[in-house]
Amino acid sequence: MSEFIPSWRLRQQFADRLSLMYRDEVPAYGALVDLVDRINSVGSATETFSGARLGQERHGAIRLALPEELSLLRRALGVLGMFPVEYYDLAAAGLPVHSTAFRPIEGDAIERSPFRLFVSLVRLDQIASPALQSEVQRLTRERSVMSPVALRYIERAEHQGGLRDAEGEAFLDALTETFRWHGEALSTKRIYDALINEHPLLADIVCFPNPHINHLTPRVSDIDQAQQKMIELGLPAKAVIEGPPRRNCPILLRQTAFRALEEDVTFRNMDGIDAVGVHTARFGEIESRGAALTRAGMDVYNACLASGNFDALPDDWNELRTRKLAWFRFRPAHGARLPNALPEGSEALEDLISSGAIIPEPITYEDFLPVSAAGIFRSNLRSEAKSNTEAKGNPAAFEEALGCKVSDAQELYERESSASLQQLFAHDQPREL
Ligand code: OOG
Ligand code: NI
Repeated sequence: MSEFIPSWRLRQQFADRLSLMYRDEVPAYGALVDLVDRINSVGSATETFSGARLGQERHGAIRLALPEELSLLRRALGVLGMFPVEYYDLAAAGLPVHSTAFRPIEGDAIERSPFRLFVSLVRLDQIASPALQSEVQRLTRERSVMSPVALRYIERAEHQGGLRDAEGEAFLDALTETFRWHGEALSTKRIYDALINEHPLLADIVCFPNPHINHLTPRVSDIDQAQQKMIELGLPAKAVIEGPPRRNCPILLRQTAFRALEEDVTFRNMDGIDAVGVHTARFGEIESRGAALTRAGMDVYNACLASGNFDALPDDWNELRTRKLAWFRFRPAHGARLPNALPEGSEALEDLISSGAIIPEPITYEDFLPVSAAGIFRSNLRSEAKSNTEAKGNPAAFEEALGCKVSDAQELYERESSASLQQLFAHDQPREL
């Protein structure tokens, strides 16, 4: 009896396959990956966060039309050890979707393969015209998001608790196909145009038979340098980098993107080909990651973002930690003698930190930022869409479609931080390292 393939390996292989496919489909992505590799190999000021995982690190994004598609995707990604974290409300930004990000949640699983997928679901309730709504419903019935082969392996993995070698290969082949671009729309050109006019995101999702991957994002150590290089290469980069400004102590997530290409599409009617046209949805993006902020830190960040002035966020690790604005994990210094129980009170811990016996390290932010995500969405839409900024998020409907609750990112960071503290003192004798 062979062993099951560990989910992190399936996840890594899946990310690699998607990357190869996207390189093929969107040549500018290949140029971007090469540019990022060159910058990452030199190292940079943001070294704290450039661990060994940097080279293979990336996220992708897809967009779904139906609740059933979301729950199927949850099951597929569960086989890869990826779970939904956070609800991202994009209604506030006037986008007719809501989202989550699937990612590994345990520290060692993230270290082994940090691949994440940002997944958005259309909100049909955000389509104003009833005629267009029923058109959308008709079209979405024709979509087939998961192939029967992929579904069979999902069921098998759920049933046996994993997949063996050949099964894993076959599953990954089928799952990767799910995200391939097919330049054949389900709809006529007229309906496509009507949906583009309602909101370009809607056309990108419901006019196509499957959820083409719309970007893959490598992680770069120095995003300012990468942005400059993108412009030099003639890639039409966004004017501004989303997220916090450049700092000595990087926090959260900084992102920039460029619109990648126009793709040929054939539109269909009852008699066959109706028209040909082009679709622009797919793009290139890069990201750089810094420390996860606590809830209090996020509040300060959001206030800074609103005012455009980031002075209120200290640019010093010690201050970020002692003011409980960022999350840290703790490790023992080499040769340190630590007591065998967590000392009472925060001063005792501070003493151990200032004497150098315990070394705090910022925890990397593994999630997304809704305001930045909205900026990324918008920078890649062809037309300025109408926006209904009155709309409210609907996490309950999203979780019902998903078939489970999304994890709270703050809880995950807190768990990681306190587990690292517990481990420091979880020994019977004073520890000498
Ligand atoms: C997702 C946009 C959000 C990010 O990096 O914030 C995103 C999409 O365009 O479907 O990927
Ligand atoms: Ni992205």
